[in-house]
Amino acid sequence: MLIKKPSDVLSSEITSKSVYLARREFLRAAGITTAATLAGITGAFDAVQNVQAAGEKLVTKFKIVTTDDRISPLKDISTYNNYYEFGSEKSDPAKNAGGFKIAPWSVAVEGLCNKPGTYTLEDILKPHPLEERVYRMRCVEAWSMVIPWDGFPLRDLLNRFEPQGTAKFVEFTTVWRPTEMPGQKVTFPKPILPWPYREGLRMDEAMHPLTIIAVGMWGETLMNQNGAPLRLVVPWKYGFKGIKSIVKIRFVDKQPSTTWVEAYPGYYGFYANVNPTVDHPQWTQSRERRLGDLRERPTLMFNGYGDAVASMYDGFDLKKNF
Ligand SMILES: Nc1nc2c(c(=O)[nH]1)N[C@H]1C(S)=C(S)[C@@H](COP(=O)(O)O)O[C@H]1N2
Ligand SMILES: [Mo]
Repeated sequence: MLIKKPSDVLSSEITSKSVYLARREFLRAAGITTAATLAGITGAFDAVQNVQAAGEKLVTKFKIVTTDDRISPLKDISTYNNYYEFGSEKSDPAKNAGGFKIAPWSVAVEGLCNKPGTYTLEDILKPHPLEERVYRMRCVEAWSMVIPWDGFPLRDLLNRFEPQGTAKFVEFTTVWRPTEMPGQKVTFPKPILPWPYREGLRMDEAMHPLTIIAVGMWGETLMNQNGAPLRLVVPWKYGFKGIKSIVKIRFVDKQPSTTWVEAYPGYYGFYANVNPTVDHPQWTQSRERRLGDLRERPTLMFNGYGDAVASMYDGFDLKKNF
């Protein structure tokens, strides 16, 4: 069984939950050394020492755990990032995203739907009860992580805009704001990526219950480096599909052009399903290392979510459509 109900509490989940609670304790203690309370949870302790607690607390209605694997340290998932608008080094987003303004925020909804318009973040959040979802994620560059995201199914949001039958794909766009995003100011010898960052999903992928809009992680609103105020999370695909800081959602009838495919066709495909049998030209995709636990492990087809998603690709050549 892939998706576990909140009542099916795993032992690994108990561990992560207590780590999480201990972190809260620690935040409350605000700098007071409580080594005894924190014994055995050094990972979390390190994490809080090094990461600012900028987020607002989030209340989640229920919890879905999709992996028994241990949650990655918060320090790693908030300081080892890809967010090229803030620079191309893994450490750049945490360093450079501090001044990025995420309020006010709105999302333009366009294209083949009955309710296009501009929706504020508050509009978007209001009717959606948040869930905590523990997902295994995989970046294209052979590293993975396990993250407790807070969010809601993308399909609940898309359905509100009443997509039309002719809508076959959804295109997402990140904000263009070079004054706050130093990576977007780079022009020599050429821009880091063709901006603004764009991604897309086929309609059935977008409507799949595993696909979520995340607005937080670890029970707090997202840090800027992780894509505040809202980003996509698609756990069976490579990390670059998880577009951050979304400002536009567009329903279209044809497969949209996307940033990485435009920049490096042949290296990155539109589908980007995690697939250990299709390598990136510069590295193997058959093995990976987990942030915070650097042992090599085999990469799983669809990142381990095949039971839930493989049927969407029946009769589809996953080597050609990589
Ligand atoms: N707007 C935007 N979204 C982005 C990226 C980016 O550079 N810009 N990088 C992608 C890549 S390559 C990865 S692996 C994930 C990393 O997400 P994380 O930093 O939260 O782990 O974000 C994706 N979303
Ligand atoms: Mo990535």
